[in-house]
Amino acid sequence: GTGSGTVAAVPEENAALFLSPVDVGGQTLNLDFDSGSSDLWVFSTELDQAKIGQHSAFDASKSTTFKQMQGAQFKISYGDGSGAAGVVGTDVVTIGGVQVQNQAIELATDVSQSFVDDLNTDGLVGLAFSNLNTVNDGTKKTPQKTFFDNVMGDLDLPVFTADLDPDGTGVYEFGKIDATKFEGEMAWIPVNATSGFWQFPSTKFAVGDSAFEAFGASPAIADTGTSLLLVDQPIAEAYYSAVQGAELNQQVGGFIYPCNAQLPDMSVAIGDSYMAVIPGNQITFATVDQANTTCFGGVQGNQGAGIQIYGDTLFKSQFVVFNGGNQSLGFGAK
Ligand code: 0ZP
Repeated sequence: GTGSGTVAAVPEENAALFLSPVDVGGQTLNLDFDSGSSDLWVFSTELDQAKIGQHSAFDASKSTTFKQMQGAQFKISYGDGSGAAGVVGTDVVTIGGVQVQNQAIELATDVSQSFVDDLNTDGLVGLAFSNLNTVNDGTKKTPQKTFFDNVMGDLDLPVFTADLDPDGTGVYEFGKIDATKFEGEMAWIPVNATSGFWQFPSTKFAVGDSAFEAFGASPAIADTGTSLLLVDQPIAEAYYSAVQGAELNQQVGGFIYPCNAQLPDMSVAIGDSYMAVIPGNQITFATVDQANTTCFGGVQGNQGAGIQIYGDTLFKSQFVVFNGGNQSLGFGAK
C-alpha cells in the first residue's frame, strides 16, 4: 500500500483559495483541491500561449508515462461562472508522496478569463464523488475516478483531511488523521453522496449565544473550493442583523459592514449534535474600499440556491476528515 501523505495548502488571493503542489508525469503544478467537484484538470501546452501566460502548463509530449484517451473530452462550469474544457489522458499523479499510476488527467484547451487572470492556479483536483466527473467520449458521459477514489484502497485509512490555516500555510493529508490538529473528540456525520457532494443536514445555527432552528434549511455541502460560508439567505440576514451598520449591498454582491464592527461568532450545525463555531474575529473576508473602512463578510447568503455551501470560512476554524470508506465527515474544532 501507499500508506499516507501530506501536502501543503498555500493561501492565495488573500486566502480566498489554497494551492497545493501536485506532480503530474514528473511536472509540478499548483492545483486547487476542490471537494465540490470531481475533475482533475490542468493548464496544458494545448492552450494558447496568451492564455497560459506565466502559468505552469502540463506538456504531455514531455511525459514518458502520459497516455492519451482517444476521443475523450471534458467540459466543466463552476458555481462562480468560471470553467474549462479540453481533452483527456492518463498519467502518474503524486500528491504528498501518495501515487496513482493511471489517473485521468484533463488537459485544458480552453479556460475562462478568470483562470487566465488568476496567475497562480494551474488547475484543480476534484475531490467530490466520481459521479460528478465531466469526462465524455463525444457521445455519452464516461465519468473518470478522482485521485482520492483511485488511491483510497491503498491508504492506511480511506480518508483525506483538510487543515486550512486562517493566516498561513495549512495541509491536506491522505490516509491518516492527525489527532494533534484538533481539540477533543471528533464529531462524525454520515454524508448523502447521491448528489455527488459531501452533503449533510444542517438546520441549527447560533449567532453569538442565541441559537435557533431553521426548519426546512437546505442541505449543506463541505466544499474546500469555495471561499465563503454560504448559508440560506434568512440565516445570513439573521447573522448580519446582529452586526451594527451591516447591510446587503447589491453592487458588492453580499453583506458588508463597518470594519470596526464587533462580529458575533457564527455556529452551524453539522448533523444533529455538533455545532461548528466560527469565531467572530475570523469572519471578515476582505475590505471593499481603499480606506479599509468597509468590510465584506466570510458568511454570505446563498441567494436561494437550495444548497448551503460550507467553504473555507468554515475550514479555517475546523479540522475536517473526508471519509470515503463509510462516506462520512469528521469535524474537530481547532
Ligand atoms: C469561489 O468561492 C471563488 C471566489 C468567489 C467567487 C464568486 C464570488 C465570490 C465572492 C466573494 C468571495 C469569493 C468569491 C474562488 C476564487 C477565489 C479566489 C480567486 C479566484 C479566481 C478565479 C476564480 C475563483 C476564485 N468560487 C465558488 C466556486 O464556484 C463559488 C460558488 N460556490 C458558487 C458555490 N456556488 N467554487 C468551485 C471551485 C472553484 C472554481 C475553485 C473556480 C477555484 C476556481 C466549486 O467548488 C463550486 C461547486 C459548486 C457546487 C458545490 C454547488 C461546483 O461548481 N462544482 C462543479 C460541479 C460540476 C458541480 C459537475
